[in-house]
Amino acid sequence: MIFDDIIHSIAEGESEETLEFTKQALAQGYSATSILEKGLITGINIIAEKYRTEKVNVPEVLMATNAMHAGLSVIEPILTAPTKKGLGKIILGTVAGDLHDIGLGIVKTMAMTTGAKVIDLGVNVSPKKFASAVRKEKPNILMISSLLTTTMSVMKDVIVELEAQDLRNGVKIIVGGAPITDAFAKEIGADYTFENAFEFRDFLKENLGKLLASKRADI
Ligand code: B12
Repeated sequence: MIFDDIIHSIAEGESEETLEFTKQALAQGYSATSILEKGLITGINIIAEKYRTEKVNVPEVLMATNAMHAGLSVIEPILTAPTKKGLGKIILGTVAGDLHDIGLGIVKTMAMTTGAKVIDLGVNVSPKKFASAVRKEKPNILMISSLLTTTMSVMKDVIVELEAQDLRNGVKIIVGGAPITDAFAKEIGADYTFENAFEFRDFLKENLGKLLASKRADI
């Protein structure tokens, strides 16, 4: 089964194989979304669990990450809708002190399926840098990721910085990452959190129009 091949090639960190198998899966008629969900994300989650349980080390994780990106490069152009004016702007990044960007990359791919303009600030982004990007770009949505319990609190710092610069109103803030709960999102004053990229995609499909129509209104 082609999904098993994709999963196995990611676990082995074999980028060229992942690229090839992803192409083959498309040629066999599987949708880009199903390849993402059942192949690439499943593969990276297996290596993530092995890292968590100390069965593999950092180099294996980085090789698996490269392999996942190789597969992503094949399906991203299919998933991505052409950017259209009027479909809004989304800024995203991982907080200062945190270098994890695999999950955010997947969420970004989902954001790109909407046709909104997506601006990626990358990893290790300080509250001031988030704020200056919001000032300059005036996005409809700001998405913040954190994978570490030690950097979660920086999400709050970002919101405080936006408030201090009078930039909080008019931008919806979505936070996410493995340690982020609904209660935490609420406590720091974020608007939403989603457990994974697919929940986020479903939310956007249903609500992006309403969100653009009324920046300040609750949806
Ligand atoms: C890959 C990884 C790394 C890689 C990162 C490579 C990269 N380019 O991202 C490397 C090896 C560099 C790394 C380093 C470290 N890591 Co690390 N890492 C992981 C690992 C194994 C997988 C994370 C991952 O990518 N998962 C796969 C993706 C698809 O899932 P995800 O990130 O959760 O994203 C999904 C959702 O969370 C959500 N999501 C994510 N962001 C957002 C944002 C928004 C807005 C929304 C809506 C949704 C959303 O959607 C995504 C897709 O569905 C996790 C363990 C784990 N099982 O999670 C540890 C883990 C996060 N790391 C951990 C730690 C401690 C570290 C280090 C401090 C060193 C160490 N001792 O290992 C350093 C810190 C470096 C730094 N300053 O950031 C700990 C964190 C513990 C904690 N409680 O804080 C974990 C949990 C491992 C563990 N020990 O249990 N790590």
